[in-house]
Amino acid sequence: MKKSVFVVLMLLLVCSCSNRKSSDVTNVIFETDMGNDVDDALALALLLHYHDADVINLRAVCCNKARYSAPQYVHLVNCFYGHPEIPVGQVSGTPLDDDANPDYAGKVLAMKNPDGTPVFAYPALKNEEIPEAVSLYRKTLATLPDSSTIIVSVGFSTNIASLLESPADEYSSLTGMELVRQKVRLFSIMACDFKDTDHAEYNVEQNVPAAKFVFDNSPVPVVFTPYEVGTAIMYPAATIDSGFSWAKANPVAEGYKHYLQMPYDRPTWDVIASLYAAEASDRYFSLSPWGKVNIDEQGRSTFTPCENGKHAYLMVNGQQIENTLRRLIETTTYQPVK
Ligand SMILES: [Ca+2]
Repeated sequence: MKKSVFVVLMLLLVCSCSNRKSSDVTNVIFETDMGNDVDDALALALLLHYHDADVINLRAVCCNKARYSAPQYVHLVNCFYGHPEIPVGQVSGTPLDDDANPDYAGKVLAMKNPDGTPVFAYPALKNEEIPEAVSLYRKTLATLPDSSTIIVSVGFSTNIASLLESPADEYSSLTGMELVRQKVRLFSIMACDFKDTDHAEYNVEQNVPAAKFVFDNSPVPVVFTPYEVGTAIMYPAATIDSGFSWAKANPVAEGYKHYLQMPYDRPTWDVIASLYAAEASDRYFSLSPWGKVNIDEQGRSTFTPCENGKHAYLMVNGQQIENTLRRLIETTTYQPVK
């Protein structure tokens, strides 16, 4: 072996053995409407994979779906993958429970074995102890290095709008706008449809004023994963049967099975926005020119390229669709080493 090759191998070995969860690891906060569509659950599995691989540090998960099953299910998944310590926040406001419209998160939480014991035993959160999302954002961001954080938002913009409008508090003397400008380097947001401009995309349409406020006023760049990119890459039903078989029952796979009648393939909107935060590689995506996203009163979106624009969006070609799908399957089905 040549000496230079040996030195390189030793350096690689030292790097792989050292604790890489250091200040150069991207901090991520995940903002989700967990329970509305199953790509949120797959996205959380992907982020936990990258957290365990020391590519990111998943600092918190905040829920913008006003049901307690959302943060409770997030906590269940975090516990299942070995991370009960990751804090989970909840949107304020009502209703916070509405049993008339059960979602897959609630169904998974309620799963029972034939003897009546829960399928997923975990230390459940007490509803009254789940922190309000904006407080959790401020508490978390205040401790992080400048420009170290990516916020991945795959639901409504309610919490982020409230964060940007928040005043100084016990966690930081900065306003929310100042705190985000200082600590956050990017929003990766699943929202908008730039192909069908008559389509009010769901995440925008559910809270148009909040989405418009965030897009218009974000102090840091925003990269959108638009509707048409998510539908171009379909998560295969077959992977739910084959990829999660390392566990007798997996809360992510069970969520998928409880969402729609199996078997079905599903667009990967939120999973792609999460992959971009961890691996912004041109193997997986291309980026549009920078510009400005505008939202009309119905929630329909248009994109206009412009100089000094803070908005861009992901695009995928045939090879990238193939590469991304393969990577999404690898990362969402990983088995954690406990
Ligand atoms: Ca979502």
